[in-house]
Amino acid sequence: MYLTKFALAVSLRALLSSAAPTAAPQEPTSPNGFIAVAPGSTTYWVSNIARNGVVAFGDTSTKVFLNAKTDCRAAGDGSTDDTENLNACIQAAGRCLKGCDSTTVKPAIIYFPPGTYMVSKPIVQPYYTQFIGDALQIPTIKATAGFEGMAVIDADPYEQGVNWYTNQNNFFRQIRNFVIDLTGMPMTQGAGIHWQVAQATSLQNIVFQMVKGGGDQNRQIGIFMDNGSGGFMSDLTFNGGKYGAFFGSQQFTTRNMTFNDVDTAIFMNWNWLWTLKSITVNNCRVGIDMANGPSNQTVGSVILQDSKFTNVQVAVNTSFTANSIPEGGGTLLIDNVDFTGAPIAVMSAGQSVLPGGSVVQAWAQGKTYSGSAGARTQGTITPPNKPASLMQGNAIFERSKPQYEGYPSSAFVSIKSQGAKGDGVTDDTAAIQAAMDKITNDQILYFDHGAYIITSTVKVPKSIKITGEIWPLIMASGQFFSDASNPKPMWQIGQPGDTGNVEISDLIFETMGSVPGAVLMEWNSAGPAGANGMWDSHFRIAGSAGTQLQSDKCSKNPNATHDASPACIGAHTMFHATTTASTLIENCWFWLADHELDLADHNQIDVFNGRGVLIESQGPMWLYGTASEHHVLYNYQFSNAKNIYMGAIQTETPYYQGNPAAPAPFGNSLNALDPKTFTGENNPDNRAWGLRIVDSSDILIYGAGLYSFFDNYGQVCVGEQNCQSKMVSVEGTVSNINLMGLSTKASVSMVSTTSGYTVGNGKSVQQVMVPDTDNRSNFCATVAFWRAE
Ligand SMILES: *[C@@H]1O[C@H](CO)[C@@H](O)[C@H](O)[C@H]1NC(C)=O
Ligand SMILES: *[C@@H]1O[C@H](CO)[C@@H](O)[C@H](O)[C@H]1NC(C)=O
Ligand SMILES: *[C@@H]1O[C@H](CO)[C@@H](O)[C@H](O)[C@H]1NC(C)=O
Ligand SMILES: *[C@@H]1O[C@H](CO)[C@@H](O)[C@H](O)[C@H]1NC(C)=O
Ligand SMILES: *[C@@H]1O[C@H](CO)[C@@H](O)[C@H](O)[C@H]1NC(C)=O
Ligand SMILES: CC(=O)N[C@H]1CO[C@H](CO)[C@@H](O)[C@@H]1O
Repeated sequence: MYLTKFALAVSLRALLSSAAPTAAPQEPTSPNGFIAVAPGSTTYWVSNIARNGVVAFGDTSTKVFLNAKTDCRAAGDGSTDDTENLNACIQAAGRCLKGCDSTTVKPAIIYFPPGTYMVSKPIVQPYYTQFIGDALQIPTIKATAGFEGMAVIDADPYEQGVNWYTNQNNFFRQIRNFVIDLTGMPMTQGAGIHWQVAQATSLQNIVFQMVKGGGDQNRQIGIFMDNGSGGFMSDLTFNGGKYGAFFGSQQFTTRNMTFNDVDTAIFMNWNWLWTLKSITVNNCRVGIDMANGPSNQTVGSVILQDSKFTNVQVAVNTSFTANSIPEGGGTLLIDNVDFTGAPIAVMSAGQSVLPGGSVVQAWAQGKTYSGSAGARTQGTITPPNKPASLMQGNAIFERSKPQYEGYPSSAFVSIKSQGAKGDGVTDDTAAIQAAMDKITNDQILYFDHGAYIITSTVKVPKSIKITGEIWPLIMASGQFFSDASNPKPMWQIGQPGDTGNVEISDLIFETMGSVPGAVLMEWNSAGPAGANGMWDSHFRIAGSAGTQLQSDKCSKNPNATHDASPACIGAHTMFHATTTASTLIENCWFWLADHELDLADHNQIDVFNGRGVLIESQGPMWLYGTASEHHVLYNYQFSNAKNIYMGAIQTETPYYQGNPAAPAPFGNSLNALDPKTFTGENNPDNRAWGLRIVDSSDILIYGAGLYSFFDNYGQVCVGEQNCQSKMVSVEGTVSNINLMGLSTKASVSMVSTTSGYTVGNGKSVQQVMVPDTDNRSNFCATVAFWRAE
């Protein structure tokens, strides 16, 4: 029995995984060597490709890929309780569990083959873990009638009220391709996913099945999110239940979600800012309830864009009125929303303030600014001019991460099969370049988990598909990248002017040691909307195993006035979109680590990275759910750019600033595009910009949370709202700049300009200041929009 099944499994694997000819398919093993079901029972490539991934900077025997049936012995048969087998297997081998807080060296993908997995307690998802269901035959995880616990999948368990992971630091997770079914439970209880997470996390392609109807008796919830610092999710369907999604987080981007027959599609418990795009609500009593805490609102702001309500009594419930507090709280921006199927579009403190029955192009409540003139608004506003190149019909274009479910596993080419070692030691530059040059358009280059050292520019062809096994590390290293005055790209995507089709997903770009002359990615190429994109790929410098920029060497040092340590400099720039680039970037985190993830102290660190995201693109470019944090000069900068959409961006300025003050340590290597705003040795204004917009036009930012939390690691300034003086800089000649749903933290001025700017109509505007004190919200200062026309 055992032998027969085992042999079948191996032969199917061998048959289906011809992608990697030099790498023999690994024999499937499990803790008990027991094989329940042949892994080849679906043709989805995730199930069938050879697995060659190895952790480079940790225990090399760590299994980075586990099959829920063959490795974890889950039956998935719709009757056996799979809880114990799944949890034991997922949590085995020293994974990052309670008390671990974080690690990057215990990653795992848990792949769920087709089937129905019955569970009676939560399946806990450890840190740095992806749950991937079969994308061709979506598996169901179904709660038993007697299910007990927080949610069917729990990303941050509570024990005696204490979380396993710090909610704001609960990074690096995915769940995709599942049906989560609560219909076997009593309607009085049950939740699908407890998703208390932060950056570099995603939910994609999940259906939540809940009991329909039942009025107040029905307490079922699809997603329960109590707090965190997210994040991104898309392509979700919620059927039935009390709340499709119960949301609370600092900031979030949520896209393409459908709610059918729910009482309240989204209950917004609290936030600083939230972007809801492409939301479809059918047959629900309430669409979005953001009215929580009517006497002192807990919701900062919501953007509702490109959405539709059908047979909904109240589309949006809010508590914002002429006198509501906090001043900036309850900010709402509505942009291209079809309310024809809702009698009331916006209800405010029990009154209808916007009737339904039509499509609303643009409507706002909150503080609105044109230049320096602010007003408290609740009503129709002039819609921003949206460049046609950004649009698909009436909506801003979007495209979800490709999962290549239509490709056979033979289409996947393992980078290790092409001679790359990924061992964190070998220089893999030449092997990777050769593999990229050779691969054909109907193949996908697969980066097996590992760490790939790059010592000179890799020229990524203008048409290529690349994906990775739980975020393999692509690391810039060495002399080639050492000159801060002569930066060189690590991965150069196409050449200037190229038209093609580049898709990148599930990779991490890093450095090994200091590479002050490295631009981690330079994007040059363009193509039709959606032809070029990067999804769930992150840029992470320092603070983790293998980076040589860890807390043992670069620990924080707030007590003495000091310069930057030359050994603790990161790179020049994380991401640069050049003038010819046109691409879509979704759920990418451009993070200079503020703290240590692997060494036991988890201490804060002083590492210096020049620039975050530089955009010179003439568009179109779309950035959904991106964050850029802790860079010395700026987090995001537009220079001579146009036709760009960003759906919720998030930034933090460095925690050590101004010890030393910007632009240190880059004062001698500034280039023509860098800020000219750093003047004088002891100028307290010498701080990083959250966002800098220079000589640019047609910029649509829908949701921005730009934070300053520290002054040389001190936090007195957080309460005083003055950790730095300025956060957003607008300079030069600009037109049609739209900062919708802008929140800043502890910056005295929310939007400013040092030298004045000129708008498209030739009018020159001096010294715009949007004061924090005029726009206090629940934590940040918030405005519905700031515009330069
Ligand atoms: C997160 O939310 C839970 C549940 O509401 C609450 O008990 C906890 O104190 C919150 N944690 C933080 C850090 O806000
Ligand atoms: C939206 O999500 C659904 C699944 O819920 C998917 O079928 C559809 O393709 C998605 N739309 C876009 C534009 O990605
Ligand atoms: C809107 O929110 C208020 C305040 O929480 C609540 O009392 C009211 O019932 C809500 N309206 C609807 C239609 O649910
Ligand atoms: C409103 O709530 C916040 C906590 O979120 C609190 O700090 C503040 O004092 C409250 N304001 C009033 C007027 O109650
Ligand atoms: C800085 O000073 C504080 C308070 O005196 C002390 O607790 C801390 O250990 C010092 N930190 C360093 C890095 O020396
Ligand atoms: C709390 C606070 O400072 N509120 C101010 C908000 O802005 C208005 C002007 O629009 C001031 O009148 C409030 O005092």
